[in-house]
Amino acid sequence: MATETIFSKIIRKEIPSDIVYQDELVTAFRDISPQAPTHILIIPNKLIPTVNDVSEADEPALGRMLTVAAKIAAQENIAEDGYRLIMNCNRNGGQEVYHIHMHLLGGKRLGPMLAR
Ligand code: DGP
Repeated sequence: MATETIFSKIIRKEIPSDIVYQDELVTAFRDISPQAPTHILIIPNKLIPTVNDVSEADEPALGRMLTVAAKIAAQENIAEDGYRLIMNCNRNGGQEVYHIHMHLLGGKRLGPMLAR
C-alpha cells in the first residue's frame, strides 16, 4: 500500500500551494524551491510512488501530464525559447517525494542536462 506524501494534501488543497492548473486527472503547482524562473511540478491526482509503479491504466493521466506541460509552457511564455521536463526515479535518480511528478523548468538557459 503506497504511503501518501505532502503532494496528496496539495491536490486536496489541505495545505497552501500555488496551483496553476488542476483537472480530474492531474494537478500542477509551483515548486517550493524553484531551480529556474519557471519551475512547476505536474503530478497525477492518483498516488503513484515512482515511475516503476506506472501501469497501462495510468496512461490517460500520464499523457495528460504532457499536454498540460505544453499548455503551461505557453502560459508562462517559455514555449518558444524552450524548457526542460524531468522525472526523477528512486535514489539514484534523486527522487525526494514518492508521488511521481514531472518538473517543468524554464525561463533561462538551463545548460547541460547533467552537472559535469
Ligand atoms: P524530486 O527531487 O524530483 O522528488 O523533487 C521534489 C520537488 O518537490 C522538489 O523540487 C521540491 C518540491 N517540494 C517538496 N515539498 C514541497 C511542498 O510542500 N510544496 C511544493 N510546492 N513543492 C514541494
